[in-house]
Amino acid sequence: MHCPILIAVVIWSSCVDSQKIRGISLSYKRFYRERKSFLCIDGSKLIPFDQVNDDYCDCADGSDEPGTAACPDGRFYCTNLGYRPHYIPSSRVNDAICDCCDASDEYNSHTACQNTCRNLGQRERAEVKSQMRALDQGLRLKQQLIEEGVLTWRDKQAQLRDLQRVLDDLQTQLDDLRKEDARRKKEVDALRELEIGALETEENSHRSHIMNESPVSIFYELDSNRDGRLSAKEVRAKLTDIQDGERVLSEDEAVALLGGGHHVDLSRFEETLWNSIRIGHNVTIRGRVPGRLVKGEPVLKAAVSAAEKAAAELKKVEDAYETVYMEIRDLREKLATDYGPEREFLFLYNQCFQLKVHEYFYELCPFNQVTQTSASGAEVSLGKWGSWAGSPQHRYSQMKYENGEPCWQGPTRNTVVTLTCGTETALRSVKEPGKCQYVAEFQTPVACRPALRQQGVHSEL
Ligand code: MAN
Repeated sequence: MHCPILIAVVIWSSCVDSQKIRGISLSYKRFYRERKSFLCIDGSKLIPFDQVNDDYCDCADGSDEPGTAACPDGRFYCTNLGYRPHYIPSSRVNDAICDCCDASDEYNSHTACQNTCRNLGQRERAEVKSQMRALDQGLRLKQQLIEEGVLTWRDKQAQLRDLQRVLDDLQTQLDDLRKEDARRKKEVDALRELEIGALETEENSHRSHIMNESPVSIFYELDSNRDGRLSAKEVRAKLTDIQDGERVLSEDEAVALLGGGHHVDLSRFEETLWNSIRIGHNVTIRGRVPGRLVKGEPVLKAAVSAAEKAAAELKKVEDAYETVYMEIRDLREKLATDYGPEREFLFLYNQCFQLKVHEYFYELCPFNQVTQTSASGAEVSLGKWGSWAGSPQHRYSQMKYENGEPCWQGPTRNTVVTLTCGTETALRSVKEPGKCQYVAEFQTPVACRPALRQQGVHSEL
């Protein structure tokens, strides 16, 4: 009959007893249930229970004195009801300084500590609430930036395709211009071969006569029936082989001179037969003596100038090709960068962020470089974009910029940028914890993660 009551009383009293033990957390209460003896938590020693918290250190792990300053490595648990519980080194117990917000560490000192836990708790809860709001806003902004990133990505892809088309077009132009350039050069070389200096001969006067005539007048001279076309027959009637002034050209020879056809109009004539007559390699007009080119003849000057024009045009297109080629290479390189799983960091492409810290002016251009400019205006590279460098779980939480300007008698400058969640995108701090080794904090909504809500955003926001 009395048995259940007795058990309840024993349980209740053991609870009351362990609650009296100062400086322990709820989870440690099981070690301090009042019995005759107390086993140090590390199991090293058994002592009478009344030696717990007797201000004398018996256990090597300090577990017999959780509520006094007796053990050198002991720790005191502040319950801090209404705020966050935490441990303090037990040396701070009764040291006349209020460490626990619930004043529990100063239970035996003359310092009157106020219980500030409620206020601190309220303040912290308000802060966490505002941080949660900022996190929510950050996550919304992040979503917008991801969507903008998708559009930017498409734009860049389209730009790349356009540039590729321009490059292909330039390649075609280059092929034609290279041929034209070679043809003009060959023409100049052929004319130069005919040059004999200023030596005047009977032949030269004839030859230079033809050279200086326009292709139009020669065309009409040969076009006997005046039908605006030159036929192989007309060619055979008027032209003769240079080696044998009397020999009539064969039909095939005439057709070959006309570029393979039986008729040519004026413009085709200029591209075919006119060149042969003008240079006088194989044929000349019957009755006229083939001659040599006199140095400085207008025809050579004209050929040289045409060759120069062709070379200049070729150079212009070659330069344009190189520029577009480089643009494509740069764009490809940029598009190959890792902008995060949803390309959420793409919006940082081509942006730079500045911050002045003491005498230095810092600039972070994400995915490009970090620089430091001193008051004198001297700019120093603190590293070029290297890689993402966060922990395996949060790879995108840190960036590494490497191989900056070498430090005097030291390593090359490097910067590690830590990304933190915020509603704005800004460079928040730059420090130099080791010589020429820099750390920066860069805040941006894209560093916000929904998981921060569960973790408590305290340290991240
Ligand atoms: C400059 C700056 C500093 C750096 C020293 C090292 O003054 O880049 O940040 O510590 O050089 O000599």
